[in-house]
Amino acid sequence: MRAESNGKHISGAERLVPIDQLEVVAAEMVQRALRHSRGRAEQINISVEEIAPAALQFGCLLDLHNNQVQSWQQGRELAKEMLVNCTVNRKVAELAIKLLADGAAPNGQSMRGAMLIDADSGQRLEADLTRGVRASRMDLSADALLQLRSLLAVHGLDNAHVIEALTLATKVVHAPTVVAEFCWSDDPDYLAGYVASVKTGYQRISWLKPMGEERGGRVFFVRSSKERLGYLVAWLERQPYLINRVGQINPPRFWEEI
Ligand code: PML
Ligand code: MG
Repeated sequence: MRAESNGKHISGAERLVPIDQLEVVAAEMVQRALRHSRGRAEQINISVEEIAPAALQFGCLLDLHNNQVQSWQQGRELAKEMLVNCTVNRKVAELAIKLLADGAAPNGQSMRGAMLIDADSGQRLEADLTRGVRASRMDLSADALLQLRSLLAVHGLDNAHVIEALTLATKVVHAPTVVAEFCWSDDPDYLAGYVASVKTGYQRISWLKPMGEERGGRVFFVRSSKERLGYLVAWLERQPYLINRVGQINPPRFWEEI
């Protein structure tokens, strides 16, 4: 589902479900587009596609680490250090933070999809700087979702933002040549985000932007030859990926302001 208002992105979501759940899930998507904190959608596109079970790849959810910071500035510093720890060049990490903060689309708003940035040079690699790259065709199995929700509830994290972001990040960091992902929400009232990689898991950061800020989004850092980029984007956008195993949900870590 993709929802827009006046050409502005409002909401997007994807599910991989058995066909008998299609009607219920489609109705949920419409409700979500109409009741979004970014405003009510004026245009909602729902596209449905049959996927052969044999085409599915299966995965295990990343472990979640919950970093509690005391200001968004501290959150961004922590994100930068985490990206450097994931081998992203320091200057490139700084550039990515600035791009998300300034609005990475040419009109200074959030992009509809993610930026693709070379982890060494900082070069923007996505073909369309407004649309970006959309990770799609991923979901949790019904059992994994139930298990995840009960684990998250213990830490007060059982909400759609966390569940969907963990699901998306798990697919993205397992993509060929992806080094790490960085995200903060583009929803004005949701201030959290994360740095994710296969090595570090999903490092949730509680506060990455001021309240009311609509600029946000995602960056996928890659180390890929030009020739393999097409394959990477096709994998991110089209490879069906079902997560049927859940990782650890760790207790919060509180960071002191320095
Ligand atoms: C979004 O839903 O807008 C992205 C949210 C990213 C952070 C989710 C979390 O772990 O709280
Ligand atoms: Mg959003």
